[in-house]
Amino acid sequence: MTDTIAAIATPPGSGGVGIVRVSGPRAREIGERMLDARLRPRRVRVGGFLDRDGQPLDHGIALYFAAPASFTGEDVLELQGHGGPVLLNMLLDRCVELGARRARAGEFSERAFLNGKLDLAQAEAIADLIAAGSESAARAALRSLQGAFSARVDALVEQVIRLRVHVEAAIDFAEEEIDFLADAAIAAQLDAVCAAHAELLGEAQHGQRLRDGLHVVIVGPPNAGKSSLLNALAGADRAIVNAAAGTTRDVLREVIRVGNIELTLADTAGLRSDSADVIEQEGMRRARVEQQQADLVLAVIESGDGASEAQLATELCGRNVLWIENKIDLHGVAAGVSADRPDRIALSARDGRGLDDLRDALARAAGAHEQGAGTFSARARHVDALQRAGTHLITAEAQLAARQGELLAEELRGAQQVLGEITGAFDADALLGRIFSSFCIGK
Ligand SMILES: Nc1nc2c(ncn2[C@@H]2O[C@H](COP(=O)(O)OP(=O)(O)O)[C@@H](O)[C@H]2O)c(=O)[nH]1
Ligand SMILES: [Mg+2]
Repeated sequence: MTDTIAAIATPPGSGGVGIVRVSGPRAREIGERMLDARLRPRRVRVGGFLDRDGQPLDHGIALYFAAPASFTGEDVLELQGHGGPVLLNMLLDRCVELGARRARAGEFSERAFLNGKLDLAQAEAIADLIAAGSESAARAALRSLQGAFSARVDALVEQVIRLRVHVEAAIDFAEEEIDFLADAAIAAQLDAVCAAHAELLGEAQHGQRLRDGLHVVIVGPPNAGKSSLLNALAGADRAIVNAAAGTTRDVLREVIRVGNIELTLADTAGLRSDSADVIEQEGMRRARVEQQQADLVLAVIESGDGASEAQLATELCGRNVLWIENKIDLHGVAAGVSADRPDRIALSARDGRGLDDLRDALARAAGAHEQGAGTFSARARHVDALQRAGTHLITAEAQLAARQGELLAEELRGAQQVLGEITGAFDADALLGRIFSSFCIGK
């Protein structure tokens, strides 16, 4: 039988109300002894929370939920008292005295998962909802918590299973295997699975951006105005701006908001090939690391500096780049998005012209305009699993083309298993431990 766990569920510090949450077979007994009264499921009970001598520790509300109709699927007790840290610890100690043990981080959500109340992606969405840094991230996390993402993953798994049934049947009738695999229906089904997978991966990547924000790095030659641009977008004097080349060495980060999405902007050292300064060289190395990891690169060049642009274009080949033509105030160039190149914006970090066009472009890049009703939040772990599933599917297509039934079946099995990691439709204790231990206590 499982034990009974207890934790303070409200954040540390003082507040009007503080909650101690208890879950497990002894929850009701603990509540009834603490209040010296009968508790009925889903009924509020007001009274004194008593210590072992029958003296009140606090006066508050007890709520009791009977298994399985509770958050964890077990008997759950909530004691709502006054929100003082000392007081709440006294209540928690009293619960322990009455037979509970202190919960580990994330243990309530873990029990909800183990009792089938939530799948893994939903449990993670609880943490994401609480940690949401923007309104759209919160809305997306709530949709994931309500199962929008899981439903999509389940539908894809279902499609894979149906295809597997087909393929496994073909293998069982080995004599006819060749013909079976030549069946256009299997190829069509696999195509449909691949298309559904690609769509879901795209949406999950968007969901991850909502959760984590978009990482944008500013790169370019020295003195192009990178630090000035960071300051202009941040609306504050964050980075040191100077006419001397090589001023910025450390990577400087600033979180800004466009629309209701968070962007992390990183200002980096200017890239040039003739620096003899070891510190500046280290700065450039860090700039390149940032560049590799960013979702979007802002490549800043001074208007008219075609040589730098050409050099930078080679370096940034294959990256997602927005080109910034800066210092238009010095060169008499019109501000805004260039007519023939939507990925190029002319602006002045000094007088602010063209900055709104850049903000619009950033919002578009962050997907601020595509937040339809279908948006859900996702984590890097989910995107990673989807990408690994994609690798299996690509190999599966090759095996089908080669008429390798067994190998095809193996790849489909692999894809299903990897997709199962997202919602937890498989058992792997190590993974569970890793996920739930990052939660806070009482969740
Ligand atoms: N006229 C003009 N000068 C600028 C503009 N942006 C930056 N500067 C100047 O260019 C020099 C280098 O700027 P800084 O932001 O330090 O460039 P970084 O080396 O790329 O970070 C400073 O003297 C800035 O004042 C701009 O839009 N117009
Ligand atoms: Mg700088």
